[in-house]
Amino acid sequence: MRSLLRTNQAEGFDCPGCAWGDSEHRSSFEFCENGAKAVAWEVTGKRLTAEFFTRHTVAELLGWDDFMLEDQGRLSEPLRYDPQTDRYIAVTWREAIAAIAERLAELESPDQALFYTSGRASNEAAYLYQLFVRLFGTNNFPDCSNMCHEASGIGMEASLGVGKGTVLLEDFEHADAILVFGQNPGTNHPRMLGDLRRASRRGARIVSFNPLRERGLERFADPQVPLEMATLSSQPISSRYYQPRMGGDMAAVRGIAKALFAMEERGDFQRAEAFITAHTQGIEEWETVVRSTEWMAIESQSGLSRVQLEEAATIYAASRNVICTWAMGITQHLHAVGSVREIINLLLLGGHFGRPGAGACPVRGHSNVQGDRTMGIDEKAPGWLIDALEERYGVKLPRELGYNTVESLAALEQGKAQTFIGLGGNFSRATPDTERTEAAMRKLRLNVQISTKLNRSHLVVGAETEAFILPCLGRSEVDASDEVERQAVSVEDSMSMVHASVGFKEPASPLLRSEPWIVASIAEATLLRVLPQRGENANIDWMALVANYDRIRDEIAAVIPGFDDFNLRLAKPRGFHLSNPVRELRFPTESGKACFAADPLPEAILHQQMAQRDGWLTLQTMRSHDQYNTTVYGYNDRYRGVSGQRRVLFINQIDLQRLGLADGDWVDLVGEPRNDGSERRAPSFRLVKYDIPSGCVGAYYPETNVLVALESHGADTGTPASKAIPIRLERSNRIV
Ligand SMILES: Nc1nc2c(c(=O)[nH]1)N[C@H]1C(S)=C(S)[C@@H](COP(=O)(O)OP(=O)(O)OC[C@H]3O[C@@H](n4cnc5c(=O)[nH]c(N)nc54)[C@H](O)[C@@H]3O)O[C@H]1N2
Ligand SMILES: Nc1nc2c(c(=O)[nH]1)N[C@H]1C(S)=C(S)[C@@H](COP(=O)(O)OP(=O)(O)OC[C@H]3O[C@@H](n4cnc5c(=O)[nH]c(N)nc54)[C@H](O)[C@@H]3O)O[C@H]1N2
Ligand SMILES: [Mo]
Repeated sequence: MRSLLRTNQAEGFDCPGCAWGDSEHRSSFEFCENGAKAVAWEVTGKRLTAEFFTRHTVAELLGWDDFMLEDQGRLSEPLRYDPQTDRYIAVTWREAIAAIAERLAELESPDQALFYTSGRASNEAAYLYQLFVRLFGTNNFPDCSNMCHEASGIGMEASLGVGKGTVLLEDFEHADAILVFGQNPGTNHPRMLGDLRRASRRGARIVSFNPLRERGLERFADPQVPLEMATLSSQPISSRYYQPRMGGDMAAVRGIAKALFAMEERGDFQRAEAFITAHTQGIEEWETVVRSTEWMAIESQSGLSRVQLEEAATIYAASRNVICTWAMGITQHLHAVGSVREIINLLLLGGHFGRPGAGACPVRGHSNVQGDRTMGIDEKAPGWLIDALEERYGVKLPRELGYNTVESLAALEQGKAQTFIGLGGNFSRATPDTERTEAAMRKLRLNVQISTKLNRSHLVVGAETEAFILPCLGRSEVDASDEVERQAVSVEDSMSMVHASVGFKEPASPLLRSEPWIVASIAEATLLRVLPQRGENANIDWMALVANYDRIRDEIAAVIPGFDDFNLRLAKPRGFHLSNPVRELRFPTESGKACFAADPLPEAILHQQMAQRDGWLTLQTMRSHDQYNTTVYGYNDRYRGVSGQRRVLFINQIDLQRLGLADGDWVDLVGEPRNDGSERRAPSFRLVKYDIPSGCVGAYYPETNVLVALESHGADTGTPASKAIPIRLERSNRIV
């Protein structure tokens, strides 16, 4: 309870749950049920030491599920894998760091190493990490963002010149319509429901696009009132709830636009003429494409009727201020950039930028995933960043593209990379094609995981792998140094608000170190070996930087735009907003204008292709109410009425009948075979009849990642198509 009261408070620590913002004029503390789970998970009293491995070999632990592994509690001492006994054993920090530095320095090329980041890392840890890795000599920064909101960044950057959301939390108080695409805030961003609730109370229209009937979106529960959450004794939230087929959103938005152009001819809608003329380009081409897209194609791809889309258009036309929000239902598709850009097109048509209550809001996942990108965790190193770093540190840095997440897996498979460092996360579980991924990870010569809990990425080791588990402090814990009693780190939320996070709990073990300290130690030891060989010296006192994070923030202020007077501004209770030029109607594209995208709809999307193949369905992989990505808190999914199990498949009644199956039957999910002919199969799932369009089914990740082909990712994003997986069902028995 004490921890919860300190979550997301001015003086507290940032909730390790989601990246939704915190507003000033709310009750002095705000937490939600799932934020509470995230905090409780971190502050558990259970501890895992080397003693645990005297009782269990790694081979045995590979048979445990994700819940059981993390349920062993907080990692509390550095560990090294011993291949002789197949166990992890205790190692000192000094030995671990020295060995890691040695291995890194031995590589023929720095590009043989992969540096993964999960979006929980603080700005300070992330800045040091990208600086170290670039000085080491590579841009290999695979990260969770590659599997998450990549399409939002790429699409918005192309359309608006800025790859970040344009709204602040306050804007939700002024919106007349909020269009929510492909997200399940009741589970994944519960505090967003509070803002939607306030908006809906004042009469704003909330329009949801989601193939699944998500009760948390449909009905409205206040995350602060546990009884309301538990009973769903609440008011309706969505004025309209449309259920497109998976991948159908681009077509749906195009349908709305088509209806708007028709309304305009009848005098029922007016485009934002002055805004469009002054600030945009390309509307003619887009209008032509929209007008020439047939309703048949729109209805078939979207799975929504013309009448429904005209109705949505009427709501849009009647609203002075419109916000569009979206998450994984949009981005984890092959044509995700097209969908993001079509949403932006729709907003541009009504001029929904540069004024209160309107704009684009990609709702980020991990609590600092946006900040990590801002700090330079980016395999596509932007030129200005490299320039600024080179100038500051006086060392030539690599400019070539590094590997993103799926390219990293391919590089491992092909033996081009053989060293992995993970700053948080659970790489082997979060990534696609589990069996292939694990085989590739077993080829690693060095596998270093900076973690708080035991997970499967620690266990996937091969005969030649030297593996280390480096246990770190969590957000809730006091981060003390010789100079500073309680160090603060900083994070950036979905609304580009940067604020401080200060832990207060006694660390789970005296042997834990902070992420910045671990990164700095590896950096110091490695660069000491590598830079002199190249006749270079970056003149960085890594240990001084981590003795007082103010010094890291001074570096950030000197290099990253928008962070002037960082330390001063961070001291403000709610932090500060990183300005977004789009809010001031400045569009830093090549032409200086916002660009309408005039892409045609994809020729065919997966659910259309599957409809042609007897017995095949389109699967989306998603989160239950009791998990945080690969972390499984429990086996219930309350809002969807599932309890005691995770191996379930949500399926429509029509599909059940067509396939001769019934609610409660057990099936295997079988995917496309791999190129070598081997099978992708996820065994033993229980069918749950659900309100989801026919041809579309849903199941939880990470259990279903075995079905996602490594090659099945957006061409421009590299994001695995986790919401568009071809599968068929085979009857089976319950085996798990
Ligand atoms: N408690 C909790 N909070 C979390 C997380 C967590 O695991 N647990 N994860 C965090 C992270 S990293 C992220 S990225 C976010 C994820 O937040 P979400 O994006 O809400 O996560 P998913 O569970 O993947 O849900 C996707 C939603 O999109 C819908 N959907 C699927 N396909 C389509 C489609 O084609 N079109 C449309 N319109 N909808 C579709 C699904 O039915 C589902 O409601 O949450 C963050 N917050
Ligand atoms: N099929 C399918 N695959 C997906 C998705 C999907 O929807 N479907 N979603 C994708 C998305 S959106 C994302 S963001 C990725 C998530 O990918 P990741 O970010 O890699 O995975 P997480 O499950 O969030 O990582 C959990 C681990 O992080 C460690 N950890 C927790 N807190 C801390 C901390 O404070 N510091 C450190 N150093 N470690 C910590 C713990 O050891 C824990 O085991 O998965 C992606 N994969
Ligand atoms: Mo995510």
